[in-house]
Amino acid sequence: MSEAENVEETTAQAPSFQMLHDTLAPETISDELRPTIEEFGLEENCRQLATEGWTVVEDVASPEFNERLRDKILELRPGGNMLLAKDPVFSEAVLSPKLLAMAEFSVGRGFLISQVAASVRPQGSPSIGLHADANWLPAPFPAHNMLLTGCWACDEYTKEGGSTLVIPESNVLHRHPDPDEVAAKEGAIAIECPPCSVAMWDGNLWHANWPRKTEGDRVVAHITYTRLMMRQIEDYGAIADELIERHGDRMAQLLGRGDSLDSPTGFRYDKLLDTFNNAKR
Ligand SMILES: O=C(O)CCC(=O)C(=O)O
Repeated sequence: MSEAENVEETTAQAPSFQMLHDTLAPETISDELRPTIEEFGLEENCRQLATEGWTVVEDVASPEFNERLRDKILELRPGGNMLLAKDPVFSEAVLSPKLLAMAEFSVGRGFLISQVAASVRPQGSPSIGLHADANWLPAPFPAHNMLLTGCWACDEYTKEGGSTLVIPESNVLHRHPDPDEVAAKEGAIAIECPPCSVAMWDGNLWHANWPRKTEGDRVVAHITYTRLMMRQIEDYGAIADELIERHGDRMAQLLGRGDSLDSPTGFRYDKLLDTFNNAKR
């Protein structure tokens, strides 16, 4: 049975189900989401994210929760990923209602969690390189955002303290920065915000971080939400090892085991370069 026939059959069996035939423009807040966005006062955040590619959502949780999150990240020092598997505090963080509302606005209803990681940057930490998080996409990037990153600032974000660096409106270029642009960082600003804020940007925005000059640690939870569509229709996870054993590397590639993504042990840094390069070819 074709997918189209399947849909017809499903809709015929479930009269209350209404198939949508239109889609929303990237900057649109859906009618269903609007009351939540208004309740949390996030209209300006949505506008800024859509136009400049970044925004800061303040007071995402209580100060007590922020401390609990910070303490847990420090316990895991120097950081790590796969954090939903490591402590329930991270599930609470990714389920923060303001973040869920922003994610639905940016990466669509039914969005997924893609990564939950953390970093601790002490005094003297150098900058990371300028990049767009849409590393899995060739340019031009699509009109709709595929990936929303949130850096939960457990500590105050200042330039001296090594906060996130962004180039506002670089999102409209819909491509990766080239080596000269990475070196120049033209138009870069520092995101500055109080603790318990989440700096958010779309997958197209060019960003990095500033070196940390001040004493103490910058403690951040890195949360990435993604659009629901980047998955296989069928899940062969349960028999993947057997299939790969029998058929080798090309089967590993087909099952997503040849690259750094969707790994049961967290991001495969040993395969990072191959994965980023494959995605651009
Ligand atoms: O550490 C930061 O401030 C930026 C992190 C970053 O580049 C990212 O999460 O993609």
